[in-house]
Amino acid sequence: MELPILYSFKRCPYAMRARMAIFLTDTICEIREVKLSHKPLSMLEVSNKGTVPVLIDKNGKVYDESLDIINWALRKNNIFNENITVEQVSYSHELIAEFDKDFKFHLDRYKYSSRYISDEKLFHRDACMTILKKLESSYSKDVWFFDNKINMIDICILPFIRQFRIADTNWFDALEEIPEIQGWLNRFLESNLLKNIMINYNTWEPENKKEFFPYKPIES
Ligand SMILES: N[C@@H](CCC(=O)N[C@@H](CS)C(=O)NCC(=O)O)C(=O)O
Repeated sequence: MELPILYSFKRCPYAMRARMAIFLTDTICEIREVKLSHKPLSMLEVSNKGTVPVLIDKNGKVYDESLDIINWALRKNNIFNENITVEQVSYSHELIAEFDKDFKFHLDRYKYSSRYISDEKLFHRDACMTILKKLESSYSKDVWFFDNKINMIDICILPFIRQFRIADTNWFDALEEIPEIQGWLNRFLESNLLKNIMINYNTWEPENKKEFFPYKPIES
């Protein structure tokens, strides 16, 4: 049986959110781990913008935006359905857009600036913190952002906050002004969900044996 193909990169927050949707909806894919500095031709042929994740479904239809891949997975198995209110759905969309644009912009400049604390680095860190502090006041005080069930907002945003923490874990963990966000992130970091989507795959080469996501040892 032909499976959908997912071009992915382990640490990419967009690919992480797509893998979470695929995992949570019990979808199975052939996974092709990509090296961003050396993207496979077969991926660029179907999506020349050259970003991961890219999904090719069984009919050959290409999805090259993480949110489209999530919606593709949800169409088969809408695990988030009727879980939250219409207002929460639109709040999720707004916030995800803010993270994809503004938070990611400042995160990249904070994370990749030189090691010493420059004014520029602090400026971008502060810009991320402004967004996180706003989130802090909207947090449900439950397990996940809205309640005790994971939702779109959680899978889309947590990979970025994870990266923000990784840029300086001691500093992040010592913060006192965003306890709800820290708790939310810690539950994610300790979750089986994260373990299941952060499996190490070899970089894909066309001649390699196929690998699958979610990871299952497949006898062939
Ligand atoms: N809007 C895209 C963004 C995907 C994206 O920017 N992915 C990054 C990796 S995290 C990428 O592939 N960048 C291309 C590169 O680094 O060459 C989506 O949501 O899928």
